[in-house]
Amino acid sequence: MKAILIKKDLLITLLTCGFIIGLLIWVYSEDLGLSLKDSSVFMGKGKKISLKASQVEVSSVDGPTVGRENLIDGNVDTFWHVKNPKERNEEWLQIDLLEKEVITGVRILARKDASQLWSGNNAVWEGSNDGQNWQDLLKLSMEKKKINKGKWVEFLFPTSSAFQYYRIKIKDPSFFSIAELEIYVKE
Ligand SMILES: [Ca+2]
Repeated sequence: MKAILIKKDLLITLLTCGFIIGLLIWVYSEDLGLSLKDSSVFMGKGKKISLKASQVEVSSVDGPTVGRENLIDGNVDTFWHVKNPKERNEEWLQIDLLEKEVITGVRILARKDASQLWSGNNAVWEGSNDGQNWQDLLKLSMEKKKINKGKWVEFLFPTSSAFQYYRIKIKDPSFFSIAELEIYVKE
């Protein structure tokens, strides 16, 4: 009888621990604006590459203090901001990797004091080998309402062809800024 009671206590303890751990994982993933699958599989996939400002081009800029260099300066307080009011339907940022590389993932940091990323499927990841002719590779889908200000959004790419140039093309009237951009390549 005593043994049965101990087992019952143990079972209740294990179930309680499991519930708490599950709850913490759920809260943490919601906070990041990610699905569990996204956050668990991204880590360890590829190595982050260092980019120079000269390797980044953008469609428009709202002034000298919010240019392309802010995307890769490692400073969460600085951001690229497109021209406002907008003069075009599509905004984009383009990266020249100088040689063909297979991209395994991209991380984007939202500006910390404003909700200015895109919504739904309004951004596309593209590849090119001449910087002129582009190929759609993946839709960068996100639920904007789940993306907190100042939080990272991660996109894991299936291994595919290598390209020298990559571009994020955004067609969304509510998109205005990105604080940081990190590119991961195959190791
Ligand atoms: Ca920055």
